[in-house]
Amino acid sequence: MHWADWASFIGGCVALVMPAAVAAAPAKPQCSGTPPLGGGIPIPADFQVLQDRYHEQIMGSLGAQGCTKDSIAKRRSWDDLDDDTRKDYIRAVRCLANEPALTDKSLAPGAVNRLDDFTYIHINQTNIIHQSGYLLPWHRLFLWQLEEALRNECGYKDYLPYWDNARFSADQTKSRVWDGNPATSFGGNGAPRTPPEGGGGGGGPNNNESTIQLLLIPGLVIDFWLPMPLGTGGGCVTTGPFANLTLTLGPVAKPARDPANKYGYLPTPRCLARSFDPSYTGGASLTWGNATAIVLAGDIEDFRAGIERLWHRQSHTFIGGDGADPFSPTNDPVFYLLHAQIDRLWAIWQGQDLQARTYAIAGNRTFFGIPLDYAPEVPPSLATMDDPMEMGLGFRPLTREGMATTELGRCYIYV
Ligand SMILES: [Cu+2]
Repeated sequence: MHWADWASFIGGCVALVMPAAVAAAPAKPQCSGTPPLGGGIPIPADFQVLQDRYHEQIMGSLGAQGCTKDSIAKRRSWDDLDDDTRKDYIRAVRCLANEPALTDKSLAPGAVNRLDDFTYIHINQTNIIHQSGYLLPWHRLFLWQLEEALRNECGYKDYLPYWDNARFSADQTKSRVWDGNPATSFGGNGAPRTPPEGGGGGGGPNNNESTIQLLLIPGLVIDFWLPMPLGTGGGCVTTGPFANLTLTLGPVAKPARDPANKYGYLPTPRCLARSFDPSYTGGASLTWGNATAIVLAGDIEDFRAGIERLWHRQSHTFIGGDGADPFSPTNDPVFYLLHAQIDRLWAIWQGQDLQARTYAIAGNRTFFGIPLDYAPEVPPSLATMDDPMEMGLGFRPLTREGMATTELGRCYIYV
């Protein structure tokens, strides 16, 4: 098949090889420079070239292991889904929130529902799967497990969507992710925070005047304080389908040590809180320019550095609140769309040269290579393809099993 045929199969763009007059015609599929149907900033030509090459490489590689052009799933932007699919996704997430947890109660007494199973293992693995070589493959399999649960346990018909944040870098709240629609969005910002009683930060190096809070990362042999913007909200989300969601696991990263509940495994019932921090998105970081720069990285070390420096943290801190706790961000259902965008950027990077890049890995075995306080003698050396990853509920794949999107049961492409 010619690559232009693949483009039309995927719903991609062929405008780059068409005369301008044709490219300007009513656009479906959407093309570089043409305003997207769902609004936002059009995909720029340089990113489109990268995405087209990814599509071409993936579609040209299919056939093995039962993943074919007929069976490959399309993961789409939330802003490009139709309302019925958006409603069905939200319904399925709420369905998982109403199913009982499968995690052993002795491991996490606070795990109540099926979403908590995901939060438990994310908390448990946080110091291993972030700022490490496992970041990308671990989260790839994690997203896939959630997608499978939505489809197989709750009847969701489509596939995992992504938060198209570069498209809305001028104002993220213009995205259908955040527009507050009670049935088709994830709700909006949290209510304004209530000032802390007594004004104390509980012993951590914080003060009341700051717009940044420092949070302690537990589990490392050193005290690692993570700066976190306080943002523009901080209270409960009051709009959208998750306004009444009750969280019980976490929070974990806190302004002070919490020896009684170090990892937030004990039940702490509360609302879902957010604190939007637009300063990270007002043209500053989650832009097409940065997305393009990240994907143009020449090797996996630079790619992961770009994701960490320009994208991952900023995506979380834009949301703030529970979605910005490095251990339990999964408490905010939008987490999975946020990480699908990161998985998409990785897939596009891999798709520039599938043969050389699919199994490329770089990084330590722990958070910044810092030893863990429960195993300080274990050297946090470099991650390899043959390391087991702990995914929860008995799933322990090797790193190499989390690298491809069209093998070992995975069969999807980002469009
Ligand atoms: Cu994570």
